[in-house]
Amino acid sequence: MKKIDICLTPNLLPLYELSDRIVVVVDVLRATSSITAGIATGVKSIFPVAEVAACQALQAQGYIAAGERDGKMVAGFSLGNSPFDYMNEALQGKSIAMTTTNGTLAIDKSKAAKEIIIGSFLNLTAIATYLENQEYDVLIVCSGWKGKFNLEDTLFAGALVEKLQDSFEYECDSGLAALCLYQTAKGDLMTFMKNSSHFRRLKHLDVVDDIAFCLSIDHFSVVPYVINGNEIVKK
Ligand code: 3SL
Repeated sequence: MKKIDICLTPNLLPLYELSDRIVVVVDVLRATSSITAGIATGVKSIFPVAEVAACQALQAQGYIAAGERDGKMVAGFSLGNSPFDYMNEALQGKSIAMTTTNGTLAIDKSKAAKEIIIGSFLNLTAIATYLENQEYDVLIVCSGWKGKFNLEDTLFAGALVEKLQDSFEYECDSGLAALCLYQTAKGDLMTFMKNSSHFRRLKHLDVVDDIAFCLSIDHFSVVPYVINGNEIVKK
């Protein structure tokens, strides 16, 4: 049987062998939700980078610069990190360079993977169906918060494990823990999330609509994936 494992924060990545696995990177709030929304609604590609300077260099080459620091759009960029920013007709066919505190960093740190795909609640079933049809083991990489655990990415991991539990087995207890957490929370994800650290951070930025949207399941059926080691496109 294929195996599924969960890396609860990018700081734990050195413990995992990536080269023979498909890695699903998730940053529910908000980077991978924004990437999913953009790619699903017509953005041609998104180039994730870890640093603001790298994003600015791509901006100078003609990419639309996007992303956040402290949750706010970086000065001089055209887009922040709200999924609603990315669902814009003006972005159809365009290429975006994006940097965020945790999400794009987690993608960058996962580059040794056989393949990287981008997960969120917005495309949960599409990701599950895709993985069911592949022959490889899976590692879900939770972007976390500055190297630490977070609730929302672990909830997504639990949701994906729930969908895949008949065709995959989990090795480490993180799979079981995430599944139990999701099964406790799934009746009302928004209420469950209300005491979480990132909910409180984003509430101060007045983006509660972003949170509600990012917690909505199966809004899109797209599977964004990384090609040529660095650019995210639609599968
Ligand atoms: O850390 C990240 O990648 C961001 O998604 C954080 S925020 O939701 O934009 O604050």
